[in-house]
Amino acid sequence: MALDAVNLADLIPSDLPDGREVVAEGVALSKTVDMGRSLYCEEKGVGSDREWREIARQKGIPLTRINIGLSNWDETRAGLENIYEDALSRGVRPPDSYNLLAERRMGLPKDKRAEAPQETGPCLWSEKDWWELNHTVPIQCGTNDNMIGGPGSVDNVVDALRAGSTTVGIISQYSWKWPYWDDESSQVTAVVKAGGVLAAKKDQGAIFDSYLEDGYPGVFHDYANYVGWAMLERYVAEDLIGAAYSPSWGGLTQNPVIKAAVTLALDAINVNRVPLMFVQGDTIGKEMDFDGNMAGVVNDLMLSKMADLRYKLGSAFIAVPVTEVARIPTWQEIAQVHTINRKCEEYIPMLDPYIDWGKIEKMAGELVAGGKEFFNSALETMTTMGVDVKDPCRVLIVMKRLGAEMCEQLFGAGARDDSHMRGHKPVLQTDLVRKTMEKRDEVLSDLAKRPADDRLKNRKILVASTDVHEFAKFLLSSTFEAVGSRVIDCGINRDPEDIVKVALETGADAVVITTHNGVARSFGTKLLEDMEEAKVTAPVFMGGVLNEDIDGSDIPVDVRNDLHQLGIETPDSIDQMLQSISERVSPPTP
Ligand code: B12
Repeated sequence: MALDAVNLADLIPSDLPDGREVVAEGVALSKTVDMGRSLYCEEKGVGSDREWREIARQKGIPLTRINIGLSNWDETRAGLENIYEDALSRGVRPPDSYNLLAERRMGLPKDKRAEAPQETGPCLWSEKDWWELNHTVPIQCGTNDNMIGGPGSVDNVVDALRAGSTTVGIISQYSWKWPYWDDESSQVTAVVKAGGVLAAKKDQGAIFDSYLEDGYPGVFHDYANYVGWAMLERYVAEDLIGAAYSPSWGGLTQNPVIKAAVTLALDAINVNRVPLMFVQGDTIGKEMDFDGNMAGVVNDLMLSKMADLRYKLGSAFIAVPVTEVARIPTWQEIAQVHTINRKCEEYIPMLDPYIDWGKIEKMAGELVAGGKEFFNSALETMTTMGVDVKDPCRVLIVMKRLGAEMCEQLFGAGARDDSHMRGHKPVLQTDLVRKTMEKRDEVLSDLAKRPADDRLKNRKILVASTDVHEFAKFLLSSTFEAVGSRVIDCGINRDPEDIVKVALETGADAVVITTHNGVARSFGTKLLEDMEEAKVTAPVFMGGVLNEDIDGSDIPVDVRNDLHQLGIETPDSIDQMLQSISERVSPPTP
């Protein structure tokens, strides 16, 4: 879409309050919040995680972090205790901090959580749960996932600070939608107010954290735009709200050199040099051969950890468990990669002098230049179109409503060139887009080798994702387009009701769902119930990560058999799906 086809000021809802007043409300609220002190900070003799990181980066002490989010808080707490003990028993330093991979319901206001659908990960229900985050073992809790970003941001920031978590995020998640929550104004307002609370506590070490890939960078095609997005977030968090901002990132990048370069670029735009909270290990290069994934774990972390020490970034590296592609890892799998993370620290002084940092710095410089293009273009365009760019609520809502694709098309760095995705030649193409395109080419070339099959031609195929994961949806849509079907793109973050409504309105011949968040069984059950009620008889196909939490297991279990019993097909591959869908929707032979 061309820039002249959209007026950014029209994206602002009439009920959106003035962002400056919202920040002031957050500041006022902060007066009722006493910040707790974690066991970790007590052990280090500091008041906040930030204070320790400032010391660590000066002294050259490498920090590590882990991701953990088992099926509920009790399981997660026990996992933390085990990981801590495991590290001591192996003689390695325990992790410095952890990202609590909280369940998505945590993003909703407290009173809405119980009635929302349960997904994978722990939800915190009581004051005791919150307190234990930082008072179980001396590993600092980063309250990130689903804490700030959703409509429940204000509830969460207050609870997190009281519990001794001084880093709260994830600002990028304001771009997400939560189940059964459509009110974007109140969501953005909650994020800005939570930011106001953090701003008031800045001098005590509070940080407004981000994880870039949870925002639009997760689908951007150019790393320069990652940097531009971070500049925009920093501008909102620091210049408009007054908080300290720290951009974490990394999970969707496999190439370690690119990872080091982007991290340096993020440090360069970090004008107040707030310690970068974490750099996440690669999550997209792992395969089902878990042993083989060890190679990725090691190669991934060396350069990032070297960059951290050399440039005094104050960040912690998260090594990603080898089972990443399959499911949430067990505590043993987290302990395993944490050990590798620590052991690799011994090799840093041996390798670092031989790395050509000049090349990596040059790459970082190009990304910074591209990032500035993105940032300047976004702010200038908003200003020209009458958006008050001094108002954090307005800047955030405009970006949210614009969507990732448009945002990159309109503001993206790199020369305009329609032969490239999003109409720009990328400064540096993202690994995930590169891999997804390669996968798409592979699927399409396999298709081309087979005898032509017209059975799906002109058939209406509804494709939807139950959550934020959208690359598989892109692959599915591309495949159906290639065989001549009419794709009804129902979008991402879809509830069963949305899908049934669209299927009914469009007379879809088949419903194809991609799902990743560990809700496959309950989503499938509700979908079929709603379809039956609405008398929609199209066959349903599901794929992605087909698992769900069950009582008695600390990790989600495979639910494919349950889905089959419901009458939902779960083909093992896109190819197999085409076969069975053709059989199910082809017109009866006369
Ligand atoms: C990229 C990614 C993200 C990105 C998504 C970016 C985006 N906009 O799409 C970000 C960082 C935002 C993200 C967020 C989250 N993620 Co995520 N993510 C991934 C990751 C690394 C890759 C997924 C991907 O895109 N792969 C590329 C595509 C092309 O492949 P694919 O999805 O695997 O699909 C293939 C097949 O499965 C199949 N397929 C898929 N769907 C269908 C459907 C049909 C009908 C058929 C036939 C086939 C089929 O075809 C594809 C080609 O082979 C996976 C781990 C991994 N390595 O797979 C975790 C993963 C899926 N995420 C996970 C989780 C838990 C989350 C979060 C809930 C974390 C959190 N607590 O915040 C959030 C989601 C929040 C939300 N609002 O929904 C878990 C799911 C765990 C589980 N169920 O056991 C995984 C497995 C990571 C893990 N090990 O913990 N994630």
